[in-house]
Amino acid sequence: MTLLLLGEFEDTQVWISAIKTHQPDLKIEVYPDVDNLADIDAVLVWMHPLGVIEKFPNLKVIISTGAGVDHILRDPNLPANIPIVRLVDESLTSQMSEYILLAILQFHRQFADYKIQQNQQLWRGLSPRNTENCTVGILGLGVLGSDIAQKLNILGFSVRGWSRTPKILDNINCFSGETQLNLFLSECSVLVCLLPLTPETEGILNQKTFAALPQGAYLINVARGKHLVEEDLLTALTSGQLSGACLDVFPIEPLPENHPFWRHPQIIVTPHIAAKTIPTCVAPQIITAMQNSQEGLILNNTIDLSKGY
Ligand code: NDP
Ligand code: OXD
Repeated sequence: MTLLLLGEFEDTQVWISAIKTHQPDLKIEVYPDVDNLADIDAVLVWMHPLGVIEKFPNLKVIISTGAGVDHILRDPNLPANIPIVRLVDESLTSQMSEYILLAILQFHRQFADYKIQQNQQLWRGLSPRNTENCTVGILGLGVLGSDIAQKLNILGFSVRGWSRTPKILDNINCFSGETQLNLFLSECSVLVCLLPLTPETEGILNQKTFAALPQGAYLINVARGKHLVEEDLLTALTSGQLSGACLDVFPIEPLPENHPFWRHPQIIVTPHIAAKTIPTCVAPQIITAMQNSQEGLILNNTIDLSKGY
């Protein structure tokens, strides 16, 4: 079997050695150095060059190096009937929940205000906030959304979530579908976006959504940059409808040098690191996906193209 690494990889050698630890005899090539197009059985991809995946006549599976697959589905020339598999991984899930917890707690415990006071050498306690009165709303109750929802619930936050189909989760107030979106938003002190990027969810973090939140709500976007209408965020921060935002993802990455978010006092910017795949953690599931596709067995974590995630 031959696996091809295709697209953007920080360090292909790290991936190759992680995968080979589990299957030393696997042939791994790195695009564009391909011996024979017909030898490629599987591609491991992140932001691949468009139109390349269709060139491998014996391809059996397309594997994302991450949880999201919008970077694959942006290719209009994907071969039909080749399954797309995404990664579902404990370390990815824990990293994401840690990031969101950190962002929520710094907002909830008013760290930005204390930093301003520190700069003024001002020793003054602000009014404390009751945790159970802080409602966190999570857009997307999938693998990542349901994990952070449960962790926040343990910490005493009031937690609600929104998904496409109805859900029942212990102690989480669950809403679904467009008809329940405004009701869901109406009490969120913090709104966290953990939706996949699809035609239905693109631009969902917009003026209308912000207006449906309580005044002074805090936004955390860890899903995709295109979920957010950036100008609407700037307007909502200026008006006070939102009090701040923590953003990990952007429509153009790296965030352009002159982008207003870099220096905005109410925005925290991180470089798409909320949850980064650790090759040694995911190598076994990549090999399993390859083997199962080779043997015609059922694959885990496949994408339903009709839903787009
Ligand atoms: P899942 O597929 O497990 O969950 C997606 C959730 O979104 C589901 O609950 C789904 O509803 C819901 N959803 C999808 N479409 C809609 C819609 N139109 N309306 C309402 N709800 C909708 O994804 P994950 O939790 O694994 O990952 C979510 C996203 O996080 C990824 O797609 C990726 O973009 C992003 N991500 C970002 C990272 C980072 O470092 N910043 C790292 C990893 C992921 P239902 O349950 O009904 O299907
Ligand atoms: C992912 C990501 O989708 O890192 O895994 O964004």
